[in-house]
Amino acid sequence: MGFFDVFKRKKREEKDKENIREDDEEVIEEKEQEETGESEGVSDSESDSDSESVSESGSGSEKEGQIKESAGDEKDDKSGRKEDKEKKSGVFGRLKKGISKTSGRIIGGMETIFLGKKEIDEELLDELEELFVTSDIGVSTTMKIIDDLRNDVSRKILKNPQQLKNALKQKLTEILDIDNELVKTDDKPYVILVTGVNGAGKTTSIAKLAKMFKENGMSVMLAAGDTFRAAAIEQLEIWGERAGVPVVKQKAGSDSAAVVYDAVLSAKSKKIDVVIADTAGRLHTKDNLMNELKKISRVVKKEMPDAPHEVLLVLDATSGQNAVAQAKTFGTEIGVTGVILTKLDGTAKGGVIVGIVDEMQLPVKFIGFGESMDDLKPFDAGEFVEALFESADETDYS
Ligand SMILES: Nc1nc2c(ncn2[C@@H]2O[C@H](COP(=O)(O)OP(=O)(O)OP(=O)(O)O)[C@@H](O)[C@H]2O)c(=O)[nH]1
Ligand SMILES: [Mg+2]
Repeated sequence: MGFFDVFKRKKREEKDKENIREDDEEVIEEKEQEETGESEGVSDSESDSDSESVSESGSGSEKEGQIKESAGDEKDDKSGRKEDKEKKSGVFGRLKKGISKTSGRIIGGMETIFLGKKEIDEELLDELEELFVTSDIGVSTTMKIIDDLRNDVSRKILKNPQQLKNALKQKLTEILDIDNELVKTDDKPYVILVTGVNGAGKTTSIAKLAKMFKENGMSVMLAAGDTFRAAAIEQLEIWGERAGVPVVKQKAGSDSAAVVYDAVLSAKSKKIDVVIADTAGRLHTKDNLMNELKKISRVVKKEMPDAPHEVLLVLDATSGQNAVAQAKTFGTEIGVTGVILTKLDGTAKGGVIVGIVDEMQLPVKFIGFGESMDDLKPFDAGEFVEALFESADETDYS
């Protein structure tokens, strides 16, 4: 089974787990309601402790292994099922918690805007527009969405606030739902170059990716391509140890293209599946940085013409519109293939994801929503929008 089959299977399994989780939740909630007359209020605190306990890589992957094993025969054992359900709800729970600030901003704001409104008027649309801009969706994307909605309102397609909300959900999903599969190849190793300004979350995301691939049965090697700072090399080594993957390095100040090239050669001879290369976020000038990144690609191509297969740009969601500017710079200069959007847990500006995809047509491939190794997942537009709107659905202002 090839790299992509395994990766796709993982994505499918996640979806299946999600469905099982929802089914289980319904069953268990019904049961709890019968028993206690109550329903809500458990999952959040539990996913909290779940997320806190994962920092040791060994125990983390063991746990995941247990989840996979128990997924098949969970029907037989009710207590096992419940425990399993709680673990499975961990990722989605953290995602929801992670983007709750964004969600709180957009949805909380929507609640206020919609409060007491029985119909859609111009004031409501204006306020919605302002809310989107302040959530960092970006002016042009906001205009596009609001103009479309305004049109549908005047054509009486949208008749009340609830319909407006549904239409909005659909529009956001349409914008975000561009092809974000990993670039396909039969090459081995699969080479991923991770780029982005300093502090964006490159090194942390690399560790998270390494763990994700490893858990899917793939071997991973890291390349310490950020040779600008000695600390960067050490940091990658620490993460490599935690994730249990080898790190190819040279001393600080050496040629980063050479380090990545060495890693590719070594991975080839050792039949490693994936090479993930860290790169500098800052050099003396921006031009230096772009030239270095271009050189890495050029040098790697000497060994593998189609590599790097992915050039992922790490963007910090908390930097709002700056993230869009960085996407433009890196996107035009070095041919970025996708984005990893980090720190969605720390911002009310998660709307930036919509602006990046819409303005740049750059797919978001992964999202990061915390500092632990498990806080990264492939981006799924539908799921993301659902999570954004979840609290509004629960509140239900119809
Ligand atoms: N809350 C949160 N913090 C994150 C996330 N991703 C990374 N961080 C934190 O952001 C800080 C910077 O992350 P790094 O991975 O070192 O960033 P970098 O891009 O490698 O930075 P340089 O090596 O300086 O270029 C660290 O403190 C990380 O723990 C995330 O998704 N959520
Ligand atoms: Mg780094």
